[in-house]
Amino acid sequence: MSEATAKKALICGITGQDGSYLTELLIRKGYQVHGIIRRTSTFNTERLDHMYMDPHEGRVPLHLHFGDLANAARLRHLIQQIQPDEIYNLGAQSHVRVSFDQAEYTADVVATGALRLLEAFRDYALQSGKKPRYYQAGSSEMFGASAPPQNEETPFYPRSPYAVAKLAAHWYGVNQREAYGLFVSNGIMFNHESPRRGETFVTRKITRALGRIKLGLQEKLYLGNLDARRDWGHASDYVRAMWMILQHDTPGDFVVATGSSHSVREFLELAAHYAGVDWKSCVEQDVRYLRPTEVDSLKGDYSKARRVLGWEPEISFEELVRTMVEHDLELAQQELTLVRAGHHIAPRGGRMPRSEEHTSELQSLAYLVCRLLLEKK
Ligand code: NAP
Ligand code: F7E
Repeated sequence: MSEATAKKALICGITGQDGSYLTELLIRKGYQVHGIIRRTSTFNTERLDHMYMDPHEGRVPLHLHFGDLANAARLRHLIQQIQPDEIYNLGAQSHVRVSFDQAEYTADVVATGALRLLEAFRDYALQSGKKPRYYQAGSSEMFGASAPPQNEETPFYPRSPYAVAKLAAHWYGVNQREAYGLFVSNGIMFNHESPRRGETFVTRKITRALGRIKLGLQEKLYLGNLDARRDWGHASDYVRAMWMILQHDTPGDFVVATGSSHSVREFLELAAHYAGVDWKSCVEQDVRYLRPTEVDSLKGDYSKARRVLGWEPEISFEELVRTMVEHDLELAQQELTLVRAGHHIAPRGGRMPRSEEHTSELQSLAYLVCRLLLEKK
């Protein structure tokens, strides 16, 4: 497909877990992908680096632009300049626990940020005469305290500032669809994980810690509520659903889930089994990781997505856990190599001076690798 005829997608939140899998999918499908990235003092494109090509080298499928959901003028400019066929809004302060500490900021990025992007989308759609499509990343957290199984008819009952903000973004989307007849769709996604998952979400926190404990790099893992139940799928299946939602004839709202749920304890048990670690001897509870209001049980009924889109999850819970554990054992092995070469690794296991929710193990590893390479030069 030539550059001129390729479909153009604009992804906000491209540096995140889902953004990276969606970019891979769209490039495979021949799209020209544009991503909005935030200016940061350290690199934040780690999940995209394997796809990035220097624009000086000719035609490239991936283009990155600085922007922020807090900056309406920039969002509007980018949309007008790129003229995308599809917009995916995956940008968010996506950590539920952190949203209790930073409620106002979360509302600004997640709710008002979505409105900023939607208003720019609306004006572009109405003025350009094109028929662009818009995807909003909604969350099962919006169901919150409503009993499982949850589907599109289940009442929303958000239990965190994050969930309240996602609900506002959801309704902004519905309202634009109804008010202006625009193609705006909401995915109501249940938890989805992968080896690229942020390291402060419980699944990745567990698999990272087990890998390090197995190799003697860490002694303890501190967790909060082990009884919470989640419907965990694999992110690569879920970005496929996002794309299918935008290819459908008509816009709408879709629950995307696996239909089965597990407790945090069950995830931990299975991950420890794959890692070959006796979790009872190294896991302790730390009340710092409990939430002021918890979402106890989520299990999605995705029959609408199956019936209308033909979407099915392909990766099982067991495969998800196994691949995450294998990946993080390998990462721990790389860390061990560095430690044996005499490099200092910051202590782990929840005893950090900063909150666990802000710690990025992978980032520190990346710094160490860079330092080692520089020293070898
Ligand atoms: P993630 O890894 O936390 O990625 C979030 C992305 O949003 C990152 O690219 C981040 O950029 C970007 N972002 C944060 N603040 C921004 C701002 N002010 N302006 C522009 N971009 C900003 O999240 P994810 O797991 O990929 O999830 C993708 C989306 O789906 C999020 O909206 C999330 O809330 C939602 N969701 C996720 C799940 C799940 O289980 N993963 C389930 C339901 C819904 P930096 O890299 O610079 O931080
Ligand atoms: O927590 C419990 C915690 O932070 C899952 C985001 O992607 O999915 C995610 O939100 C459960 C909760 O994800 C720890 O209390 C126990 O019950 O991995 P999580 P989340 O809150 O479900 C939804 C769908 C999104 O939309 C969000 O963006 O695990 N839990 N101990 C813990 N959680 C964390 N983070 N850390 C612990 O130590």
